[in-house]
Amino acid sequence: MQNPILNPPAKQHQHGGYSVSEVTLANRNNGTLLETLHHDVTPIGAHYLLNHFDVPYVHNALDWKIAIEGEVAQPFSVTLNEILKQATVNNQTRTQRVTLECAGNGRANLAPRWPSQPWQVEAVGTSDWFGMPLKYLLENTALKSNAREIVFYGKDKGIDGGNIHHFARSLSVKDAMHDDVMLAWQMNGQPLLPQHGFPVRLIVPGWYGMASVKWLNKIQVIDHSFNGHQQTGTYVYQKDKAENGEPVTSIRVKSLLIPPGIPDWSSRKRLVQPGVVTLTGRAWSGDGAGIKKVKWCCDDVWQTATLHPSTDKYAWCKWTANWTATPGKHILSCRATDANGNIQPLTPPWDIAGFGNNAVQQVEVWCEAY
Ligand SMILES: Nc1nc2c(c(=O)[nH]1)N[C@H]1C(S)=C(S)[C@@H](COP(=O)(O)O)O[C@H]1N2
Ligand SMILES: [Mo]
Repeated sequence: MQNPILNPPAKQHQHGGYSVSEVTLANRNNGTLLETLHHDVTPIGAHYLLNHFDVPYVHNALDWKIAIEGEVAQPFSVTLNEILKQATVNNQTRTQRVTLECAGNGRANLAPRWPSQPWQVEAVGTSDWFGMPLKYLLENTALKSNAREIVFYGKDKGIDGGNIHHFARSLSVKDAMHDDVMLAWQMNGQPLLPQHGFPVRLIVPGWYGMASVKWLNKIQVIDHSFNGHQQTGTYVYQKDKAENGEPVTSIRVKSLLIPPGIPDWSSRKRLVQPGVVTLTGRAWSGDGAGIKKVKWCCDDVWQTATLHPSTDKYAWCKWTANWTATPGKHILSCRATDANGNIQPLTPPWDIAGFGNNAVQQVEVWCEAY
């Protein structure tokens, strides 16, 4: 008999209820709680999580080594302890507030949907990441003139589509040298939690989350384009399987609102008192593009929301609006436009694996005095 893990059946698009494997993934990879969108910085335990494989057990962070190899004059390896010391002595440490979003966020709202982590809207969060610019490490590494891409490897290893690999992603040398790409070892003022990449990870601000490699232990400089599974076998926008597709990179403009009122425990449907309700939400986009405008909507009537300034270049901003709730059923939405004029679509853009779904969220509420 063929090993079914190394020779898996082809995946099929799904309609209707979730499969056992989707529920298993959802139990491991929690989303944020939408009510925590009140916070400028997501409380650590409420940050969404996306781990493809198992969380590596790391006994001693200070012994953690990052190997730097490939098209470099002199391959070497450096301990995290050494990186910390050098960064501090040379004044290279830095904090950036960055909104991360999973590229698959919104996947479950496509019909049919791809069987994978079934995010609805909740795979987003903002943290204060502390570490140092990756550039500082790369500038102290003599790259050979044929260096083209830099591959970042995580310690985690597993199987996808029959392919055994460590989680690994590449950036062009130019993108890797960007001032704002960082090696981060703290999140909101404390060491990274094991599930968020302890002891050190990459943060690529403005890109979807897959680029921010956790448990980083190898940096490989290569003279060609990387075709590892997580680079070309997935994270590619494709309208159909025959299409070559475009790599998934920057975050698309998006916004969310905190569902108002009180929830029903099992359906999560909302009950709202009649009267003035302050709606609050967040809006963000990729590549450091600010948010220009947020509109909000009740039952097809669009109005302009109040936009509050973002607290950092790559951090989401808050929006608020006063809604006068009247008895009955209502659908609430919000829609952001970024500084480049990109606006959220009203319906999900089609992608076979459900990447980059930035369609407007719809929140159903019932308004009644109780
Ligand atoms: N090594 C490694 N890095 C990884 C992943 C992973 O599975 N392994 N998941 C990526 C994906 S798809 C996302 S969205 C982010 C999630 O980061 P978080 O779990 O800290 O929110 O990490 C990225 N980095
Ligand atoms: Mo992701």
